[in-house]
Amino acid sequence: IDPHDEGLRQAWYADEPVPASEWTAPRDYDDGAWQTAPVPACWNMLRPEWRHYEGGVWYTRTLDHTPGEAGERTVLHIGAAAYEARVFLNGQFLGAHRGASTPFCIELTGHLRPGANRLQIQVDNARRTDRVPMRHTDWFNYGGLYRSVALLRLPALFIRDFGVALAPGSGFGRVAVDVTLSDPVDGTATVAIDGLLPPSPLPVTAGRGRVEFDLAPELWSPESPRLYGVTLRFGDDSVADRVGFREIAVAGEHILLNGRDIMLRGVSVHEDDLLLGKTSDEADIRRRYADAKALGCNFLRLAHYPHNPRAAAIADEVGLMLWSEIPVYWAIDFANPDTYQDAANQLAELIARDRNRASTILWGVGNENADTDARLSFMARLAALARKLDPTRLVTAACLIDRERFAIADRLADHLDVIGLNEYFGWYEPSFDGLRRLLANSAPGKPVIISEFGADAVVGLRGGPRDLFTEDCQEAVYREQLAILATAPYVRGMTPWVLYDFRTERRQTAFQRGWNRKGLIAEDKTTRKRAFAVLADHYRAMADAEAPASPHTDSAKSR
Ligand code: ADA
Repeated sequence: IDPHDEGLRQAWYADEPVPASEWTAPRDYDDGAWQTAPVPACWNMLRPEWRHYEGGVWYTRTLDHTPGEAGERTVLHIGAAAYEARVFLNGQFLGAHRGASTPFCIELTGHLRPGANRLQIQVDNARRTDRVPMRHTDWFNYGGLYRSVALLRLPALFIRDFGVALAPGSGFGRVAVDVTLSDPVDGTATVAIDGLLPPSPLPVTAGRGRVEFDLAPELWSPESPRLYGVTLRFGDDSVADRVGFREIAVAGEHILLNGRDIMLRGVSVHEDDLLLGKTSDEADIRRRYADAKALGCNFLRLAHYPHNPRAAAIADEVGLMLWSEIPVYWAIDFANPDTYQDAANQLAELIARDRNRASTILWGVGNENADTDARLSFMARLAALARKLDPTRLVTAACLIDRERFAIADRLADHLDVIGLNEYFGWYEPSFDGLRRLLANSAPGKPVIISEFGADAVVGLRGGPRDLFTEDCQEAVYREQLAILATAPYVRGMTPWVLYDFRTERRQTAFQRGWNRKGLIAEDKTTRKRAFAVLADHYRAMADAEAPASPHTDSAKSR
């Protein structure tokens, strides 16, 4: 794989090394016991007898190593290993990583011998109570090396991370570029932005540098997703990316993109496929976005864990805004410091990976967690961490309603820029009265995104509007929800649950049979249910009602 491929460098974030004494070398299996499996793939999708396997699996292969120039470094980049990975080279333990959906690197320099080397990776998807997520999820527990694994050959000194964005508070007139090198050396990097900035010096002290340039790029927006080619060089190394420039902010109960008040017309989506499981490829991502665009979306919630990095890169290209999140899902062990560290690592790795993606506007730090003291301090710390690592985006979480008062009353709201709210009126709550009361009782003072509502429907099953699991019932829920939500001025967006039916062992009624059927499209990703057209009509009307885009309007005027 091309070591300069976009996005690979930012993944230089393995967890703290686990003491080697904690790991034992893999058993030497008899060669006849090995089976060939492709990477990337979820093992669950490779053989029927592996479908429900949970536990450890050993991957092994021989790496033929030809030493390069003196000082060259070799790094193993693992796109994702669900859930935990332990890496061994020639029987020696080199590193481990937790978290099913974020990338990590293990340096092999100094451990590789000329000629044949044996790489062994144990991947373990066993669910445990101290992990993020915990044992219970409403999605399938896929396992394996399900994103690309690459061997990078890098110069002795290389560019480890870089960021390119509008400088905060610059009125769209300055661009900040930062760089971090592999080692704490002094020197000068060079940065160039196609059509905007000729190769220009970026001084580096102790391995880090940051410069602001007076530049007024054409701004990125869903209507006009302008991207610029960026190249950074230092010594023998260079990296390239395509970035968009935009500002996302909150003013009162409004969300502003480039100073313009926006409504987020969205839908939630899982990374799941009938045949590939969690391994989503370019074609799958583009299909997903084509369907979202057919709905009239300008926004997606990538639930409930970091999706494939190509998802954000392609959203940059096609003009869709994103909510990206970590799997702090339902009840996890909020009082456990190791659990917090696991969540914080996943958040840091996600932010490091996607910080140059204009499409990503929101970091989600949790989903439907009951409002307890332990959860409040856990999540407030995560929100503060997201802001510290990335002051250029907004922080949100999908909260629950207060069932005693029927109001938005989650204490976490004080720590969020945008309040996400999951509510299932018309489905888990048969009546919509609670939703009307909830909206009338709440004065959040911040923008709210209705991050989930919906209803299960079996494709082709027809009946009356209250006949559960029919397309007609799902359609009726959408009609009523959309009419009610339109009455609350602070509801600045929505991501109904969910674009496609998805696999989940949790749902085993006769109507579901291992699938959550709340998709607007069936699991074949082709057959649209009746509610699809209802949401598409609604979003078309919303878009028509919006004023035409004027990217440079300042926030005071647009309010
Ligand atoms: C929760 C959860 C989702 C989804 C939904 C449902 O709200 O956040 O992951 O599964 O339940 O379908 O009930």
